[in-house]
Amino acid sequence: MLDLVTLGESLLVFSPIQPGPLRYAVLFTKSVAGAETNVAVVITRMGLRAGWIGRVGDDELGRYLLSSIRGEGVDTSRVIVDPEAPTGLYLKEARRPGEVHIYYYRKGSAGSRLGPQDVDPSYIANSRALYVSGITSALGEQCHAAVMKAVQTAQEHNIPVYFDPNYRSKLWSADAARRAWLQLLPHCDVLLPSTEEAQILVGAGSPEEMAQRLLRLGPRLVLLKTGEEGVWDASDASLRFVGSPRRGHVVDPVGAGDAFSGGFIAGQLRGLDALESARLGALLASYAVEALGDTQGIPTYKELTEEVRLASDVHR
Ligand code: KDG
Repeated sequence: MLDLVTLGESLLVFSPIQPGPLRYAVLFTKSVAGAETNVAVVITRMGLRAGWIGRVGDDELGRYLLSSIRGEGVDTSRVIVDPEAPTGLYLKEARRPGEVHIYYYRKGSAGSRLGPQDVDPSYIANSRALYVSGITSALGEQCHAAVMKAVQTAQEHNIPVYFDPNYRSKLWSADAARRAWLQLLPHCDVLLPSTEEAQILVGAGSPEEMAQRLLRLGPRLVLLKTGEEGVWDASDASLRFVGSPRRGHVVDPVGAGDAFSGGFIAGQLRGLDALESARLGALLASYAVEALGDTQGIPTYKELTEEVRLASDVHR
C-alpha cells in the first residue's frame, strides 16, 4: 500500500547557474519540477511511499523525468509515456538571488494531456492519502476532470485529500481558478493556501477571518501560509500560529510550498498532530529554499532527526 498518491504534470526546469537576465545566461542546470512530484519526493525523503499519476513525452526529457522521479523512490507504474506530445519544461530566471521569474514551455505538453481515463480508482483506493494541486486544473478541462475523479474516489474511500491551490497567474485567471477550486473544495480535507490564494477564494481579511471563511467551504483544516511570517493552523476549534523556523539565507524560493505540504502530510501520516505536522512542514520549507532546485535542499528523515532536535514524537 502507498502512503500517498498524487497526479499532475512534472516538468523539466533549466536554471542558469548565475543570477541575471536570462538573455545573458550561458550555463544552466537541469532538474525536475512540478508541485505534485515535488510533494511525492518529499514524502519518500521522509521514509514513506508515494506514487505519481502523470504523462511524459516519449523523448529524452521524458526519460530523464521518469528515471529521476523513480530514482527518488516514487512509484511511477501509473505514468503514461505519450508518443503524441513532448515533455513540458520551464526556464527559471533569477534576476537577483531569491527573486525568481518563470517562463513556461508546456502548452500542448504530454503532461497537460492527462485525463480521467488515466486515473485508476483502485490505485487511489489503496493509498493512505491523496495530494492534488490547483496547477493540474489550470492545464485544461480534461486535467481538471482527472483531478475531480481522483478527489471523488478518495472521498468515497475515506482517504484524506490534501489540496494546495498553487495559483499560477501565467496559466489562468483568478476567476477561472476560483471556479475550479470551489468544485474541488467540498471533496478536500486539508486546504493549504497562501494568503494570495485565500484572498482569491474568500476576499481579504486577517488570517483569522480568512481561515474561518475558508473552513466554511468544506475542508476540516486550513493551513494558511503567510510567507516569511509563518503558517496559521485553523481547525473548527481554534487558530494557532505555527511560526517559521529561520535558518540560512534564501537561495531559491521555488518549492518551499511543496516542501511545506509534503512535510505536513508526512507528519500526519506518521501520526503527528496538526501543529507538529505543520512544524515539520515549515522546517522542510526552510531547508528547501537554501538550495537551488525544488527539492534538492530537503534532507532525508534520518538526516533530519540526527541534525535537529524536534519534539520527541517526531521520532516515532
Ligand atoms: O511548486 C513548485 C512548482 O511551481 C514548480 O516546480 C513548477 O509545478 C510547477 C508549476 O507549474 O509552476
